[in-house]
Amino acid sequence: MSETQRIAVIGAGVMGSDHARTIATKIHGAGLAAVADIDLGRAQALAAELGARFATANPAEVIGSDQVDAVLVASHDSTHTELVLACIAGGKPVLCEKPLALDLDDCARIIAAERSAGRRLVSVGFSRRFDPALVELKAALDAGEIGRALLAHAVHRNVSSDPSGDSASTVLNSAIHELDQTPWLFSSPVTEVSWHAPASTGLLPGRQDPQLLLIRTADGALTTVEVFVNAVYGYDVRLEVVGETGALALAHPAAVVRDTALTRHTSYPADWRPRYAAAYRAEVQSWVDAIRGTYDGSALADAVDGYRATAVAHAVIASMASDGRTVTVGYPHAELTPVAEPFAQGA
Ligand code: ISE
Repeated sequence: MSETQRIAVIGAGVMGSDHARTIATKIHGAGLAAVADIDLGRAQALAAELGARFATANPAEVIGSDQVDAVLVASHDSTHTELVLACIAGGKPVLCEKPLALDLDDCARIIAAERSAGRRLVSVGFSRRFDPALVELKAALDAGEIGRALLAHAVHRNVSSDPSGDSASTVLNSAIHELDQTPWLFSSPVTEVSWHAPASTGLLPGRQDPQLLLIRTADGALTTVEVFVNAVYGYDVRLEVVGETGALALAHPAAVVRDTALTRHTSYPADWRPRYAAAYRAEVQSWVDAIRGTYDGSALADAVDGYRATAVAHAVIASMASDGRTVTVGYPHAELTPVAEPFAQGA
């Protein structure tokens, strides 16, 4: 199967709009068919701007439509479970933004439903896996360029954050990237975590910000993660991996260094979209290629990856609730294995 895929985007907020633009203008083998958003006006405006066939406030309408082949879910985190389950029930491949679900039992329900469907339908938007710089870093690590990895330092700073969030949502919505990135990078599952509170900014009342996480993987490596969602000065994501014979770090991604008036400076983006534009595009293209049967989809995070990241997030939140106690990460639904069948099978 390799016809052009008609994609619907659910959620016309910051990320949904960005993905819709990418699909409409940059993806080979796909087109934007529909937009759904609880705010009908917002859905209609985006659909009109990008030439999508229809807009609706009802996501069930796009999932059930015979004008739609596949669905990208970028609505509020709390809506993911039911939308992904509806896509599986309708036999439609779905790329769901992270987190796959806020609750571990919901992740398990999704995995079980996908297994009953008998083919790969679910992918999770862990877009870091497609960041060219991070992919290069992982390849160098895997090639043994720095020997065995011993530890890593990750930094994740946003300019500002949704004031309605809390300390737990920082973990489930933001740090979740590092909770997927770390085991993926080291090809080793997270075994234990602890959560720590530095002095907190006064600019985000009611929420611990920044937070410091320690993540141990089964290979023994220890990763520090600073997640600071109201860091004000710029969107800044860093990573350094220290090995037995060297270190690997992501360079500052700004393309231009300015030397003027006796100073040198580079700039930061205001949010993640410019920093990860290439990653989002590569991720969506890989997803479309996998649906069309021209790629096996192996780089895309699957439902089990989504489950594992949510499991680690809940261990971090348990540590948060107990003043930084080290928590062993349990994967209580261990019997749930990924769907082995490829995307295009039976399509
Ligand atoms: C947001 O949802 C993202 O995915 C960004 O990459 C991340 O930096 C931010 O913290 C999240 O809220």
